Amino acid sequence: MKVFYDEDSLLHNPPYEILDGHLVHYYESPSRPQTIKHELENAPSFTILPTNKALDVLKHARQVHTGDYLQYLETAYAAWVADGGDKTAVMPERFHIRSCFRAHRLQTRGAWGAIARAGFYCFDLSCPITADTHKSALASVRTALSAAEALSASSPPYSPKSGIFAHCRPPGHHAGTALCGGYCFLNNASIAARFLQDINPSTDTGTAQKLPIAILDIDYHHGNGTQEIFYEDPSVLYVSLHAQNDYPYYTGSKSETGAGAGLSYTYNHPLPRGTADDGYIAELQRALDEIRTSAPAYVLVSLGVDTYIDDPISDFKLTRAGYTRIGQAIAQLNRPTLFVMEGGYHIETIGKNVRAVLEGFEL
Ligand code: Q9C
Ligand code: ZN
Repeated sequence: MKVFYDEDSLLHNPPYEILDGHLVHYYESPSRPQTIKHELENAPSFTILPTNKALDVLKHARQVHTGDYLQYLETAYAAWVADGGDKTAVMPERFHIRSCFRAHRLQTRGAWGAIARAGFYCFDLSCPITADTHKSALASVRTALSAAEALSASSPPYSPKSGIFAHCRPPGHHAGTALCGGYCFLNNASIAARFLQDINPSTDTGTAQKLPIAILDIDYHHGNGTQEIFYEDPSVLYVSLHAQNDYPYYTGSKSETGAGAGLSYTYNHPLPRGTADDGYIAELQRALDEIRTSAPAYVLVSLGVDTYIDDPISDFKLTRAGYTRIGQAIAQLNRPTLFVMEGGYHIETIGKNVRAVLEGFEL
């Protein structure tokens, strides 16, 4: 299997985050991609390829994120330091909770300083922006786009099973249209989905219809960003399995099923804490049935292995054997499939677990 990876992904390295009220070392650390790369390099069935530097990453990112958010990510660190902020990283002090304001008063935004913007474009305390964060975030998108480009070149829409791995870092599924959070800055999988639609316009009705894409999110956490981005869009089905009553807390219930034209193009499968292989795979089969019914041209998998039994910030009990079965189950969709890396924080096993999913898919 082809694996796309960009060394700039390693640059983003904040020293800390605030987790459960404690100042702790940053769980989403560069050792994650280093370990995954090392594991796949030493496995004969994987080929690690560099990303395509000719891609216009920002152009594709603008299909998902707002121009002002992209501008913010590019300038946030320098503006923060210029305003006297700690040189370590941008860290919000308060958040712009939209429901707190009778009007959004966006007309005042031009006057906001760096600390005000930090709280406007972020929703938690896991996304410090360092001098290198923007570069890594763009590299992560470039990784997803390079993999999507390669998949599209070898596998036309609706063609049978084939898989590619976008070894993205930082992850993306918590990032919304104009919000970072949950270690995520740019929504790599969503940008790749739009890219696949843009380079494969569907012409089956004569008009420029968008190609149907399905995103299966198997990270432990609900992908609130991906859900938000496509909530009213029937061309991208979003299906997520995740822990109930855990981070990001406010989204991911069964009753969230999309809105407007996108109604019934979002499916959430919240699972109890402690879920193990058999319970997980039974629910995965229901999720896969939803995807099958929608007949997507491409499948994107937001792949988190923070569902692992030893993950330090999560509470599922999946095993290595479970990951192989998950890969096998996804393969049954028999579609070109782009695996996009999301979470997973048990450094000792993260590479082996990712490998198990991808090798399960190839069986
Ligand atoms: N007490 C991803 O896996 N902190 N993001 C959680 C739980 C943030 C996870 C706090 C976790 C973000 C991509
Ligand atoms: Zn996660």
